[in-house]
Amino acid sequence: MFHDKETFKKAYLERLISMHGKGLEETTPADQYYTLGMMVREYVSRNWIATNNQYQVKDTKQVYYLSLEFLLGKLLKSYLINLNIRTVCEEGFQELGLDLEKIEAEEPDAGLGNGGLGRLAADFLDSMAALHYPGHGMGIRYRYGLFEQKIIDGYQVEIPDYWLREGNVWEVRKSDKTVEVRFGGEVITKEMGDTLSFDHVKYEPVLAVPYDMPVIGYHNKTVNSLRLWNAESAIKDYDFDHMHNRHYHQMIEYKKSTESISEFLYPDDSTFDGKRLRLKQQYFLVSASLQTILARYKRQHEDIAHMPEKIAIHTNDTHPVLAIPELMRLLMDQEGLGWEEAWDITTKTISYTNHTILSEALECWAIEVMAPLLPRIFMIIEEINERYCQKLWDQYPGEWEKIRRMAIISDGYVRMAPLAIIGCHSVNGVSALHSTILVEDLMKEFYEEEPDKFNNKTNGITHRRWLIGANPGLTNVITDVIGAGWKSSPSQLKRLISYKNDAALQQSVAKVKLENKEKLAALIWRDYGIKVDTSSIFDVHIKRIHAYKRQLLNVFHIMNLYKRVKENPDISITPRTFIFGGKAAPGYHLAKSIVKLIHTIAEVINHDPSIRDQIKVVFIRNYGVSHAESIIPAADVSEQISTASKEASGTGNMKFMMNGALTIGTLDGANIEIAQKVGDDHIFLFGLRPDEVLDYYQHGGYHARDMYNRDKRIRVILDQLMNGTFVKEDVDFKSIYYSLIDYDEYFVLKDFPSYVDAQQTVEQSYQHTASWYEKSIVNIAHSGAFSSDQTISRYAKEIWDLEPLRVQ
Ligand code: 26V
Repeated sequence: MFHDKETFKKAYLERLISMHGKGLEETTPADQYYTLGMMVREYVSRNWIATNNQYQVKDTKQVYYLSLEFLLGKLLKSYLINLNIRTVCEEGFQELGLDLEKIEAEEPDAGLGNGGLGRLAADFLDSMAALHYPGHGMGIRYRYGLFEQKIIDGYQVEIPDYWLREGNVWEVRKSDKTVEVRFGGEVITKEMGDTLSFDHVKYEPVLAVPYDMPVIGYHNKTVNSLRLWNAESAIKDYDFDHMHNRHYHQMIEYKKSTESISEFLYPDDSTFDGKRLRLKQQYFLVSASLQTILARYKRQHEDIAHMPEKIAIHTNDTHPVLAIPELMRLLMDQEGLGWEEAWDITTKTISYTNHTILSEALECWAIEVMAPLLPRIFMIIEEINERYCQKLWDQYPGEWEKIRRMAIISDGYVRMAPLAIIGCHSVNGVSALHSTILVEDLMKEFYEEEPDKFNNKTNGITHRRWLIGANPGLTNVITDVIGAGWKSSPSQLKRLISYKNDAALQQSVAKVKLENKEKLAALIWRDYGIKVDTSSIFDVHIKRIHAYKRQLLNVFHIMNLYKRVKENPDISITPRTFIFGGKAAPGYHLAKSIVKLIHTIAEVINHDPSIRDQIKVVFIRNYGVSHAESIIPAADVSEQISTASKEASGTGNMKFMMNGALTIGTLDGANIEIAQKVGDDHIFLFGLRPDEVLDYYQHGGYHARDMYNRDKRIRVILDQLMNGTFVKEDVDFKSIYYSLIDYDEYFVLKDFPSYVDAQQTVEQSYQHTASWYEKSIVNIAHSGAFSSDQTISRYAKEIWDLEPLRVQ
């Protein structure tokens, strides 16, 4: 049906009529979207089945990527690109008077993630399918994704994101694959000869019902699966023996409480808060997934001991790390294995990625929360802990402090990072710097025990979504120069290097950039009524709002620039459009004040005629994957200005460089590797180095107040937060002021002077158009190194021991 546009048009019209009972003219864009979705779904179904069959028949090793987050965004466009049928649809639609882009925009964003960690999971799925790897995702089908951000009077207001309102055309409910997950109750230990048996009784059952979504490979026949679990009550099968005297309203309570497990995504990716429901979500995902994986394995294999040769299980951060005790439980209690044997299989099967060193984000569950909710799992964790501590005790007799630091359970808490490290065979960080910090600092003592476990896998992004999909103009320019080979082998982008000084290419890249800026400017005008100059520098800072990501540093630079222009009416700067976007966690007060501050300065600056439109500040509301896809191609400058050592990797940085923006950034996360690739002349670096930051944390020696006293610019800016320049009667930026002057945990003031200098260099560089675009081309050329295809190949070879399988 997608062979040629005539066949497509005919099939589409028939489908539209049969599905909606109306002719083309009467259908809504939503109808039109849904119809195309159904056709695509049908089109891939044959390959989806073939993929599963061939994985089974060839008995190939498969990897399961467990993640509490998959930040998928929209899927239709990616599917059409990967299936190589987008042009047919586009042209067919044109003849029908329909606009494919508009129809694609109808799809709701699947916002089942907070930020980088969730989007990485989505990019990884895309790469696994593109590279013929048998790899699947498993997650939770949250009814509500990350909240929708509204801005009222400059303040963030959160609205529930009911993304499933119109249904999800990509999912297939598989009721027959439902499994039961058990919470609460008691464990009765029985002696059976010389072995023990564990009976879990009086538990509350929850049904995990799978919804599968296809993950479509690029120009190949692979269709992997993303299985999202929905939590439902098991009223029918409930253990009425101990429930018979419950009242009807208790049954309703039970139904509500089970369904609440997959109700919403936790929106705070900055601080761990130990909520019981979150722990339920984690165990729900893990138990449903592992039961399924094990059952699948057993259907084909007799000997459980060979499981690690056929299955790899990856845990995206510690969130699904209960996979370790859960697999132990299944192997021992269900399969009858002994501890040693089960432990060997478990550690060989499971691997773990760490995504943050921020101590406040590290998970540790209070025993009083975990033990009653997951009694058998807690017993197993206790046993893992005891055995490990015993081993340490033998090795380091009397070193209580060391053992306490390394224990899984201490001070009344179960610490998930130690559990992950101890119970798996591979621990990786997500950039060279981050992995170094793990082994030299955060996980040093574990590293000394088992150095071979630790490795680095620098993050990557899928060029299919972030370049081919998001930036068709640039895609064509690149293809005209180096051919289309880079689309399937993104490392070929490097061929652009030989053309970096080619004036014609520079002009084409500049032309596309301008077109993308015009598109974004139109959107900004339409949605915000702000006129932005497309010849100004589009300076973009989009990511979650967090103190360590230092949106404040950017704001202070803008305040400083504004003052300079205002006080010198005759000076001409290179005009700039500062674009922000990002959500603050609902309970993160400082981050929410930063949102308000950005709006406050925007209001003043955008309406001050005296600066002659030389500065504009725009805050894009409700930032998410789709916004990123339209903003990034239009960016000249990419703000990657986290406090050195704090950003584990960053992936936005890679998306910008791939779209020809130049980075202003600190030596943090993957910025360091980007700088190494492009060379220091092609990136604007500034600020403290990671070792300097870590040194200050360890030994002190930085006093923010000195910066305030010494640097007049800083004094003026901070005073302006308090004195009325930007502050209206009812607004209060005191918390920001004191967060800096009292402590300045993230070295905002310390890095300010060097940031301003770097911004000045940016401004001067932008004046030299040819050399600016030479830099831009060099960035695009080296971005292939940050394709998630590269990253995934390394995971497959070095962690999962996985071979590709070409689906026929
Ligand atoms: C943490 C937490 C902690 C409390 C409960 C809810 C919750 C949800 C998510 C997270 C994730 C925080 C870690 C994270 O997102 N790390 C980011 O991972 C990216 C992919 O590796 C990386 O590029 C970013 O630098 C890193 O901040």
